[in-house]
Amino acid sequence: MSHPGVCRMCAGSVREFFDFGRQPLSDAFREPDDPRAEFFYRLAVGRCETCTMVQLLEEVPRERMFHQDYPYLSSGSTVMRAHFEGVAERFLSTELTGPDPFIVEVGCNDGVMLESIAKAGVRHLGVEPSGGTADLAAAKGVQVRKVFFEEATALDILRDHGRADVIYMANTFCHIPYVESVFRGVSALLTDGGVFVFEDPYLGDIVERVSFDQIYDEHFYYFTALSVRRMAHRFGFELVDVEPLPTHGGEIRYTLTRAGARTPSPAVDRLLERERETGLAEPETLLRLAAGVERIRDELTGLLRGLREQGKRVVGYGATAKSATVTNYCGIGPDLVEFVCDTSPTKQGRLTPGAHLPVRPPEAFAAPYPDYALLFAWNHADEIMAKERAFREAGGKWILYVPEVRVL
Ligand code: DWN
Ligand code: SAH
Ligand code: ZN
Repeated sequence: MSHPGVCRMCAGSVREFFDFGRQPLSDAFREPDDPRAEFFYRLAVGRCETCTMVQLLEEVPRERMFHQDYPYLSSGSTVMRAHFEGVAERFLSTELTGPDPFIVEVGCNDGVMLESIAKAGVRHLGVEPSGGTADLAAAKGVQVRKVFFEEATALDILRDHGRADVIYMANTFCHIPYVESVFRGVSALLTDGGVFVFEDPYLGDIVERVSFDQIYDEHFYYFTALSVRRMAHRFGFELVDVEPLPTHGGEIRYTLTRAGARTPSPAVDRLLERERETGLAEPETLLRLAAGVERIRDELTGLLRGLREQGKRVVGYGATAKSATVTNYCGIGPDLVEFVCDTSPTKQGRLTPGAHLPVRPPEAFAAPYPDYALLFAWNHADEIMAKERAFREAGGKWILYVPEVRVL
């Protein structure tokens, strides 16, 4: 174990609880003939002894992760598209009902949520540094700025558009280490009665499902109600609501307002109480998670090696960012998994980071079906298993590895 790190939130000391070793960037899919050396960093995760925030010990410069060729496209899942249409409808009927309301979405990606806001004719702005995805949003009629959100961005937006009734981030706030600048920006940009809403993977679900593949470069923070409330207080905000979501394997939507602007929902205290009872952010819980990671690695690699010995074909399903941690930490290369199929044109024809599994279009899955499919996109299991029903009917079997390694 290395020296304690410094908390990016409160400057307390961060005690490491797991080290995945050298890892590539989770979304750095490579052209097969790219001669450039791959970038690696140390993926290690720890907990702040002062504010309990779970976070990475090493930070990757943001421009290395989020740039013109960032390959993740939020609209790739039917379930997620419906989720974000629901989010837009909710905001339209609750927070955006005054005269000429304004909503800012940070990390709007391909416009999956803001498209509905634009269609409703409501003033909005997306902030999205990944240029290719921002272009897709613009093509849907979404107003978007290709920049990173931080204090200076918020002040520019304030000058050009005035204050925002809603600032929303989905799967984005946990990607931003520089929270102080974000909170200063939010504080400047938000109306007095406005809401700052963000949804991100919940540490409680990661611990419960041992979903260690949520841990990778882009996910800098792993929130709990306790750590988010402390963070809110530090910057003059209050946590007024928490809503568990089924998306991405278990998330929480946090609603913050300026301190004193709204009465917190009883759900906040209930969740804080449950976190206390289960000792969610306690060091023992995190050490248990660490033990679970090693157990899953051993079981999964044991299963895959056994299948190779029996001459079975195994293919991966979903070239997720999460799978970079699984393949590289477990040592799963093309000798164990032939290729990964994925619907994203931005990933097809490339190699997965580090492990170098070829990415093929979904048509390759059935030509012919493999014996086993390793479901890297386990968070989309219902959607994928439904559309690939014919695979099981043809005798194919799914391999899952959270919350435990099993064959279906
Ligand atoms: O937090 C993040 C989330 C929102 O998205 C980012 N840091 C990066 C990314 O993480 P991920 O790549 O692990 O997300 P998903 O949504 O689990 O990725 C699913 C992958 O599987 C995509 O590449 C699309 C693909 N897919 C597919 O091939 N067929 C997905 C579905 C639903 C399908 O039917
Ligand atoms: N909101 C979408 C996209 C999540 S992926 C969804 O839930 O599916 C994370 C996104 O955050 C990427 O598109 C990335 O470019 C963006 N991002 C990362 N740092 C950011 C920052 N400082 N400001 C705005 N967007 C950021
Ligand atoms: Zn801290």
